[in-house]
Amino acid sequence: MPEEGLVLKAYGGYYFVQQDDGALRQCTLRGRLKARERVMVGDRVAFGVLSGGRGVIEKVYPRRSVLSRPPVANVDRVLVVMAFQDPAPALNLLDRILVHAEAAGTGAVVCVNKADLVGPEQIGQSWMQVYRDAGYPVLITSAVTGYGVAELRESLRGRITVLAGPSGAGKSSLINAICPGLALPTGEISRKLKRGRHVTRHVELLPLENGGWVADAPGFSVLHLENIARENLAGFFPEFRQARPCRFTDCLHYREPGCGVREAVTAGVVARFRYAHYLAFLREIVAQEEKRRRQ
Ligand SMILES: Nc1nc2c(ncn2[C@@H]2O[C@H](COP(=O)(O)OP(=O)(O)OP(=O)(O)O)[C@@H](O)[C@H]2O)c(=O)[nH]1
Ligand SMILES: [Mg+2]
Ligand SMILES: [Zn+2]
Repeated sequence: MPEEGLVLKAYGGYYFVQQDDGALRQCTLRGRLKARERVMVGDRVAFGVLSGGRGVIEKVYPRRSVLSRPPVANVDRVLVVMAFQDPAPALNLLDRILVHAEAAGTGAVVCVNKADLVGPEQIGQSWMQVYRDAGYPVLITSAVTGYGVAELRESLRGRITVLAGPSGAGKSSLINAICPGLALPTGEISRKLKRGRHVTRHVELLPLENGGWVADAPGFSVLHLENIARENLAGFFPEFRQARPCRFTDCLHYREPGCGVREAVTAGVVARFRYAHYLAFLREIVAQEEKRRRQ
């Protein structure tokens, strides 16, 4: 009888699978499987066990969701980590990650870390309210003082959560604050560039004490919106649903007359910066589609 488990990490051709009894099994892939599909961190797999104790993955179960950056299957939520400063919040990247999460079919939470570096007036900044109004939970944390860490721990319970965001925002530090036993490596911020140094190199799912898994992942600052069709983009900005219906059902909310979304921007219901990012992403997607058509 094959056993089942969850792929926690993958490298060097090996897959580290947590069995349902909690034990970790080092596995390789059956040749037949190798040719057909990629096994991802987060996959539920069935495996046989060789006499030496090594497992051989024979089957990958259907995925609930597939995230490509970082590459993890069956993610329930992406926790987007930005810092109040060092590095400064990158809202264009934040919106890209949110679109990416929406397109992958996962939920998302915004976490703004390093609250200890700023005063109360910055903690109340209005851009965070924009995300709350759009329906995203927003957590404010400090991995240094422990502020907001209990709330963060609670929001991870029982789910598969993946951390995403720029290098140096404090993803690994936050996981360490939640599970001090892990002692994940963290890195200094470059003084000159105020950027992280890409300390985390691999995606790894870490089992949480109270149930659930959290994946630490390498930071990134560039994210291309691939495989998103122009007509689907607006659906990945949840607050656009608060606008009244547009005159044209295929409205791209660009320059069409009678556009409810543009009215909602003028009325202040949709934030200007979110709409500006929508337009920038739309242009990017259209340019990509045209390029593909010409090839
Ligand atoms: N002041 C302050 N510093 C923090 C906080 N969280 C993390 N840091 C520091 O920020 C630096 C980067 O933290 P990391 O946890 O390595 O950041 P990361 O997001 O995992 O970065 P990558 O692995 O490179 O993607 C380290 O020097 C941490 O000590 C915080 O809440 N407050
Ligand atoms: Mg890290
Ligand atoms: Zn419209």
